[in-house]
Amino acid sequence: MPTEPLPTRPAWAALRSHHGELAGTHLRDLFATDPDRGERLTAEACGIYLDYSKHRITDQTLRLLLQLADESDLRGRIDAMFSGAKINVTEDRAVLHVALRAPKQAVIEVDGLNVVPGVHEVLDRMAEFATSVREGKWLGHTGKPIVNIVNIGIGGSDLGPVMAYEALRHFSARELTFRFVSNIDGTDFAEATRDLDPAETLFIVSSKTFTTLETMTNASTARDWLLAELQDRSAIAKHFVAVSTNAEAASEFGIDVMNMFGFWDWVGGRYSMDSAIGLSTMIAIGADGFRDLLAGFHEMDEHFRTAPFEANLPVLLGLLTVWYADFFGAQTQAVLPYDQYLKRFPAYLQQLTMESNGKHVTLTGDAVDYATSPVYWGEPGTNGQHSFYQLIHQGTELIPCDFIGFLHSMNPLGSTSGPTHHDLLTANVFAQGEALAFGKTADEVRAEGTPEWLVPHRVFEGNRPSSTMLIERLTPHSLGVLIALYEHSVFTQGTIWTINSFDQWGVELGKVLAKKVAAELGAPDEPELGHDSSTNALIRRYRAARREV
Ligand code: G6Q
Repeated sequence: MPTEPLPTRPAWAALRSHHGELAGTHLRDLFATDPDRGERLTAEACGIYLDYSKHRITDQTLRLLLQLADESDLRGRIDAMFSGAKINVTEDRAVLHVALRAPKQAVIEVDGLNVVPGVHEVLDRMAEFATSVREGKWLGHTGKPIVNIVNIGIGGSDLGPVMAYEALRHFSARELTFRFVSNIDGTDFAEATRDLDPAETLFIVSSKTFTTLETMTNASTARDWLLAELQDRSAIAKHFVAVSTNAEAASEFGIDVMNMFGFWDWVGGRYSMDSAIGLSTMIAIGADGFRDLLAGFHEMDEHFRTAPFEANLPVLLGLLTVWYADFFGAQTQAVLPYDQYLKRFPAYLQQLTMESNGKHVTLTGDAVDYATSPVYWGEPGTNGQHSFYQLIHQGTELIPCDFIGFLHSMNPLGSTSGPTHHDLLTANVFAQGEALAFGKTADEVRAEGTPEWLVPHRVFEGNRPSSTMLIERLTPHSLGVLIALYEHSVFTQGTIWTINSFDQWGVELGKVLAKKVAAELGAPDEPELGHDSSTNALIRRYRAARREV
């Protein structure tokens, strides 16, 4: 752990004054004075080509950011994570999602115990179960094969599975129907199940703790829905499986121990899609597909662990985020995948990045006096272009963008005579990065014959930074690589900011208050309300409406 607070590390002050010198420099100048920049400021690993030349950086910026990584003991922190040290200090836990994708022969110890054999034992059981569902051998209570799979979970037990299902639809068993229920809003469950036959439906209750209000409420509604049709409690064993660290609670719910898939307290919720929480993913893409996904994760883990920082993709991405958040005051970061299958990727990344690094105190509990995580947001291209890109191009906020593109489409469509769908999609990725970086000057606008009064409206100041990632094609393997890239970028950022990227105390207060309010909303007699006047009035208004019904 670095001993020096971040603002007193020498590279921090050097970056501050370097930023002052660089702030007035336009990307146009950086490219004009350095013609090789577009090929030089790139890195390639694990099948991802990263072009970071369109960032407001020079070689000196990079040197200083890398020095900051050293002064922040990034190397030591990486080694600590991979060796099973309890770096999640506020929960006294190891952080070992990397063990979930470690090969069988690897040895990673927590409290002197190698955790890798346990990981593979669960993977093997998952594979057996997933295969029997995929082959139509897992029969429901009435003897009909299961054809509908409904994952019930929320947060880390939902966002990964739903994102992976959408991302890998091309590889999924099309004869099976997958649904994901997360929200406590009854609409989510009702709409997900309205056209399903209970006799053909399997619920995967995914909850690390098996106590989460939303998931437990939805699971018991699912049990009622099933039993209303099948009328026999023994049906639960055929139609419910659990993914949890809490076998006792799952058993109490009525789920057979044989149908439980465990994981461990060293897997954080938002880092768990490659644990048994990925059971729905494995049923969709098959055990081999899931192993490809894990192999992709592992390849990026090894790159992160061993590559020199100047060629290390997650380190570079993480340092760039720090550069804009702390020196340019960028409050948001856009993630723009140019692939329709990645439509849930920004939502997944929002949890990964913001729940991890949206923190206001350091590891030792001191208040930070610098910005931590930016807000991550985005939509798949090209849809975003017809919506919010206006603000990215001409608004008053600086929004660094991550463009994610693929060399080949999984659905090549279009004529052979003209550009294909994929040519047009890819042309847009490249064009957006170019437009953001270089813009269009007033003289260029005038030269097009634009009347003077309209010129300012049509000027693009440019100098807006972006990374472009190019990947061969979207497969289970490349998805694993991409997710691990962001996981480790988050780790890099958290290390520089000296915060705990692995707890989430910020979600507690609302949960506790909601319990209290729920009791008040449903109380038979007028409860004594001890909240502020606003909350009290809202509760009274709701109770009045509830009485009318
Ligand atoms: C993730 C968080 C959180 C968690 C959900 C679901 O890192 O811890 O999003 O995944 O609250 O928790 P359970 O899996 O315990 O139901």
